[in-house]
Amino acid sequence: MNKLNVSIIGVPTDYGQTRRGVDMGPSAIRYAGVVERLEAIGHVVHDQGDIRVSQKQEGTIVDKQLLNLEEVIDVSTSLANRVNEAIEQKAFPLVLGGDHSIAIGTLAGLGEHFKNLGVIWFDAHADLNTPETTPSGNIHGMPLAVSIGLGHERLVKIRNNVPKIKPENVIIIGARSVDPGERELISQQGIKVYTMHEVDRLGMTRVMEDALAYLRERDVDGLHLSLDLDGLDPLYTPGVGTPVPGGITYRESHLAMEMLQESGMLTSAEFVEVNPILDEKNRTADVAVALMGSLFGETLV
Ligand code: HAR
Ligand code: MN
Ligand code: MN
Ligand code: MN
Repeated sequence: MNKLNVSIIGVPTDYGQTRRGVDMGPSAIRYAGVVERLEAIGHVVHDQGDIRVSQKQEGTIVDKQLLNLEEVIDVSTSLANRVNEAIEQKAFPLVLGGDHSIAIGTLAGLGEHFKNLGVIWFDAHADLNTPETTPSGNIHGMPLAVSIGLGHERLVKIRNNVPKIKPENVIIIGARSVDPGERELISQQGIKVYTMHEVDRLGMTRVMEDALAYLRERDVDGLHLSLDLDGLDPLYTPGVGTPVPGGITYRESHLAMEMLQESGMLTSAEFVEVNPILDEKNRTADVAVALMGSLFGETLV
């Protein structure tokens, strides 16, 4: 196993959605032992602490299609800078959310260094809404759209590299709650999706084999994992803001992480949507850290 220099970046934000508590995700994940877990595998871990997230700015214009826009721009910009620095220092960025809007910042930081980045988006949702199609106004439902260059100009242009990723390099796994506008984008943009139907039908082994072969074929120069804990079934990860039944099991998710590790392709990762307020005894953060164990090369014997 390849020993990494892991740079942990916490992003304590809940501005991408409207349920409080997800801003405590980074603390819950640290409390679940992420640093010790990765060190035990043999990696060198530098916990960079949390990026600074300011209080809600009063008096900003409320746009119902883009809630907390100014705050999300602010957090995304700081995060993009931090991810950029980590890559420049040859570290492996491990970003802890926070709601999924943080992926806007993570991918803005990565997009500068990787010209053909592959992305595995592990999620119950497609996160492909735009201000025109959003049913909620919540920006955590938009980060994938923003990263392929669609959405509010100021979000799309963070760190100026547009688009951050190519839609053909994106693979969504675990989708089971997809809005009409998102469906259209999926077919229009050629985004590869393994819904729960494919996970059930093919099994996680085939899904991951196919996904990795596809990205190898596309000759990606890096691979980012964006893992939304709501991709798993809420039986295993109840502490998320938008749970959807019928999700990926605990073992299937571990297998996916193990196969990502085996591939040797992974260059960055983020774990998002852990909400300790909605959780039962920090179970969701515990699962997140257990998955990181498999992702970073823990073995069973
Ligand atoms: N698609 C819905 C929306 O745009 C719900 C998005 C849900 N949430 C997330 N992201 N946790 O994956 O509002
Ligand atoms: Mn808050
Ligand atoms: Mn998501
Ligand atoms: Mn989700």
